[in-house]
Amino acid sequence: MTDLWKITETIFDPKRLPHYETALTQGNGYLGTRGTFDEYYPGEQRTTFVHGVFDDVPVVFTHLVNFPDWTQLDISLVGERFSLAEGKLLDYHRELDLRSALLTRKVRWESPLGRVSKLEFFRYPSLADPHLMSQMVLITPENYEGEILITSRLDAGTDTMRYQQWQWLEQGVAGDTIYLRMQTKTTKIEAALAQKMLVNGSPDFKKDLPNITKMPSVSAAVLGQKGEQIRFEYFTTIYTSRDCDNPKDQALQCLAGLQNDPGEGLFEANQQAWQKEWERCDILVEGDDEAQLALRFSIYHLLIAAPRHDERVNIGAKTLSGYGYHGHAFWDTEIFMLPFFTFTRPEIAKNLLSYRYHNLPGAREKALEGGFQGAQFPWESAGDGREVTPTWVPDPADRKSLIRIWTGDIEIHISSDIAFALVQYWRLSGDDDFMVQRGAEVILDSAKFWASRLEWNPQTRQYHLSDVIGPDEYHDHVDDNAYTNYLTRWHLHTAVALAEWLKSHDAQAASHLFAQLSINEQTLSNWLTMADQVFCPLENQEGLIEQFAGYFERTNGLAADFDPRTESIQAILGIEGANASQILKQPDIMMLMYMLPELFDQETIQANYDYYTPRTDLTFGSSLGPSIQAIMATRLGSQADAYENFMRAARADIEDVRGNAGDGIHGASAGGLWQAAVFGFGGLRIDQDRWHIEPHLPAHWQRLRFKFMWRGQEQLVDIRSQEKKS
Ligand code: IFM
Repeated sequence: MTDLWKITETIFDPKRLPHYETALTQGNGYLGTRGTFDEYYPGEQRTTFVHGVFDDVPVVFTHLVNFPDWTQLDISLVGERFSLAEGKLLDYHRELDLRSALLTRKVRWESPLGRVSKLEFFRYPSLADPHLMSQMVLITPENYEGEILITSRLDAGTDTMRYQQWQWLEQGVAGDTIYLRMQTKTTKIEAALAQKMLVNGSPDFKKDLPNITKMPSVSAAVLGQKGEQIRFEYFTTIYTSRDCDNPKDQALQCLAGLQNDPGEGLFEANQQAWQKEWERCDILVEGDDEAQLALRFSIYHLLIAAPRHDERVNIGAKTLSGYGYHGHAFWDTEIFMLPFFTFTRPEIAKNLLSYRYHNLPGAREKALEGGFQGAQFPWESAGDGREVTPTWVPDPADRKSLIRIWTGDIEIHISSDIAFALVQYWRLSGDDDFMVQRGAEVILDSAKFWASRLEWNPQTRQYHLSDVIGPDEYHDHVDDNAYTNYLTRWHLHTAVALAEWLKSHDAQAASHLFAQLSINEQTLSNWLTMADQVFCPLENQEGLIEQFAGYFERTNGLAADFDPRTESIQAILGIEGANASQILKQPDIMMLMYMLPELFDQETIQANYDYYTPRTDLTFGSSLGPSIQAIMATRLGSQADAYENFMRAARADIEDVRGNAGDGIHGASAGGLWQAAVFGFGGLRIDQDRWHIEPHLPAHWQRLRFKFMWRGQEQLVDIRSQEKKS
């Protein structure tokens, strides 16, 4: 029977190494470590990322820095090096327990000279103390005796992408603990790691602490006896100058404070911290094991990427689990991942929204550079909130040529997406203080951007937005993308209503903020007039809203015309070909109708769903598509479509359906899956000042249970299917 809390690998297939490294990533909201083996394996991407630690790199501006590794061990069994690339693998079982982030691997291995050993590996980064990581190896010689030598190290040279972002500062040995100090080359963030080893629970064993340059190490040699298990344990700490003034002292102090044989106590603390998270965030599904496991897998990956103690970091599109998108954050956070936090862990949502507040200077800089006013949020952002979308990237089809990336220049809807997420957080939490102190400034200053960005056309007597990219990125340089225009109108209306609320709620704060942003009554009245004059395309005779000006004249065609296929429509048609066609990378009009449902009647939503769905590349387009499509399908009663798209999102990383899971978890797909379960099948809706549900469970689901926070109070929704009740 499948354990619905575990991701399990029972056959080792080297081709799936990158996929499992991502899927088995461990983390605690401070750092993320990919699920590489404890010992070296060729082709691995051994990586630990720490939130907020970026450094400059060529072409893509900035990248999360690969930390010195805390997991790698060299194991020598009577002179033979343990490696799955050699010898014979007799038994293999690896699993990640989502309940506690514990990664376990149990192996029976026969060396090339015929020595058989049982090796069991356990490791986790602690959720109870996010700076502490724990690792344990149990080794049992089965048919031999002799020296077992095990070496671990803090390797300043761990550098999967060869970016060389670190400058080595210092290393050494303090008592029985090794340490290393480094600094990022351009951002000058200092990091310190310390590590201590125990054998069979004790620090007193035959050890060597070789102080190899840039690689302080600790080795233990033990005489292995046939059938006797030896326990090696490692405790590692990481601190950076983003956390404290003296990372080295902190890292050493934390280890010095550990009690004798601390393993069990530390694991219990970690388990308890995880239990609290799952009590608030779990979704229970009965009647569908695959969906159940996929939901927990997605929630786990959101929770390990969630900054609990830091409001100056965001979650990258690939979380902290891989190199895709360099650790940069997109609208994926606010529109796809954030609802999960807003509804279950509002404290974390607040941290993430505060990141945008703290990064207003970068957004103001971007607006100014474009000749606009106010704050324009970057399409991609990293450490300091400035625009970091690469302008050119190598063409995956021909690495020698470059492709121009336009999203950083013209995918501008993100400013409204952020405002939307702030309002959603406010409605759910009722956190007026946050809105007064931080949210209002973000929403009003980005409204100021829109007012300066809108283009008045004296012929149509309306405001337009030309040369943009909407959510559907197969079509760039388009005019009047409906999603962008409608959201801009919503943003301006919302900003005026918010300003009025602020005046009555806290007149002093309002006048202070208005003065700071140079806003007055006339500004608000202008915004209202402008909002009412933003061109927002209406339904044509067939009830369709045109995705952008001229979309209907593009070459007609359906995604299914290209089936069967194993790649995206853009890969098949090329950038120009996809742009010339009507096929979408991801929902665009549907995205609009998802976000602002109150503007459209059911008939219009149905007509647009029927038209745009077959034109959307849901299988190999953007991973952001299927979950939204699933929600819209549930709202229209198309249960089969809803379930098909839900499962597309569910399988994205567990099964690696796009073949790129090795680059990191698709964070937006994980967040979208939670939304599809709760807002789609659960039918949770918020109307003004109350919440209600209109469930549409898939026929085979017997039960769906979830919790969420409403104005500081936990709410429980427990839906059982009719059959189960009778
Ligand atoms: O933000 C997304 C975008 O919508 C589609 N391309 C990938 C980006 C990062 O996930």
